[in-house]
Amino acid sequence: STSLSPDPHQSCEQQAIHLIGQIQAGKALVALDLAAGRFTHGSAGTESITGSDFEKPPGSWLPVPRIAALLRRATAWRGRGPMPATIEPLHGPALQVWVYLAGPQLVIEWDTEQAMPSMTDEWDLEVKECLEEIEMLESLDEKLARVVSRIRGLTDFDRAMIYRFHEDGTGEVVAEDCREDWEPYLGLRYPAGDIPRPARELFLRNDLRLIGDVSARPLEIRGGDELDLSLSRYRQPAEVHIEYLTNMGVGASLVAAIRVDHKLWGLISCHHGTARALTMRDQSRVSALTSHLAVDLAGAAREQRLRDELACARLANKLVQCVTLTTDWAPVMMSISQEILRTMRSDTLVLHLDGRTYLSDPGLSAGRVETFIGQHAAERRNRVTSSHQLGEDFAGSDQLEPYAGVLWVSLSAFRNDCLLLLRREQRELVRWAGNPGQATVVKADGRIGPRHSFAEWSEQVRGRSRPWSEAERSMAETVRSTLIDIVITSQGFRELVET
Ligand code: BLA
Repeated sequence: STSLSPDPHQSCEQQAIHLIGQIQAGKALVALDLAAGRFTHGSAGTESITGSDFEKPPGSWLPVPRIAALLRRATAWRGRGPMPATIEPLHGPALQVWVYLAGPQLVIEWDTEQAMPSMTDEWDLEVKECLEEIEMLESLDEKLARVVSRIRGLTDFDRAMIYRFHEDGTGEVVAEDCREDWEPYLGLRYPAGDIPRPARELFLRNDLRLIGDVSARPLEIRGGDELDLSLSRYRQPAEVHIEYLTNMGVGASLVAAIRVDHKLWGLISCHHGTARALTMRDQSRVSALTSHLAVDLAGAAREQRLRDELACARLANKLVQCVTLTTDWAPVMMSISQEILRTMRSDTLVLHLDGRTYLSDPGLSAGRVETFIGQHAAERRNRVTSSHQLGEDFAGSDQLEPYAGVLWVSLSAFRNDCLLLLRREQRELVRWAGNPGQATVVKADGRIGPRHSFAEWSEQVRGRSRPWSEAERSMAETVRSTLIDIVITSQGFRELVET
């Protein structure tokens, strides 16, 4: 990440948003270097704590043993994000704060406008009740819908959404609860660049981000080297994102990471029309609901994976049984093509072996399929490759019409033998939030800015099949290694018989 730069003229994929050096209005931050025993950074307004040149020792603010205890807890904290704590400064009222480590520094952040909420365990009950309710629901869609309505209820934001990433990095609003007089975003698609890679990567390390007032001027963080704000809750976001929210008519936003199997599955995203504060307690409630949802999603994904693996093992077993009975196994394999197609969720199967071609779809022409295979087989040997847009990825793809997707399972390291699974075209109407071809604008000073219009822009997607998932590709790997063993064995066997 050393190639990242905080320069706003850089493309969004390169911006070091964690080094922005600013915190949001109404918030405060101090950083202490414990080894050196001094403050290193402070946001505007914290001079009374840090002194004008950070010359005050931190012990004059918090008792040193308390600082040491915070450090110990923050080091042990496995919360993927800042740790909540209550501190009692020597002079002044108690504060509820977020604490995190940034290299050698211990960073403490707080909301200067929030009074300490009274401590009751009421919210625990409410969250618990809500978690139980979600647990009881059968379908994923119901769960997602319930989570957004509960989060909107808890936070009182004008809009709560679940935003799910597709494999190509674009994203879609898959659940929503919003004010009746607001235009719904449900079902709309957004280009990958709306949430550039650095922003997505931060959500693997930080669970929740709050932008309390989109239009407020940020506060500068003074001090030495740029402070790493990756784990910050109240860091000022990049200017381009502020413009984005402004163009959308958003005054405050709350975003929580939905992480499944160490990947960013999606986000909870909430918008409010005007500025909005949220207590630390409410932030934690949203985090709790979000991680519970993520655990549920991980469980469902695991179950699906197990089902796939089982189906695949069953298929591999069947293939072995079929083909070990005979050296002329291609026709035997074609006789179970329906089962192969069902397991691999494909529409047709092509087997090319020893220069012969077997087709499960009589509508295809063997000659044309062979031309296609001859053209591409050499560079695809000994592995599994795939495409869900044949027309774009393969020359001569018209030979395979009407199919639009292929999973190419090579069966040899030195011959053209292969198994092709084909998928039909799946026409899809994608409803974009604004024309994705005009997702960015270049400003007079050369900076890149977000689009102004999010008006729905529909695109009829052609020439594509349902994409091949990770699970399907790994299923194909298993089928490939099973078949390769069989091919080698039967070829060896045939050579034995023939010599
Ligand atoms: C950040 N963009 C984001 C974030 C979201 C979105 C959720 C994270 C915000 C946060 O950390 O609080 C996008 N929000 C959405 C989308 C929906 C939503 C799609 O609610 C759908 C309903 N953005 C652009 C362009 C650029 C860009 C063109 O549109 C760059 C040229 C950049 N977006 C951008 C940057 C960030 C961002 C740099 C990181 C902001 C930061 O954390 O500093």
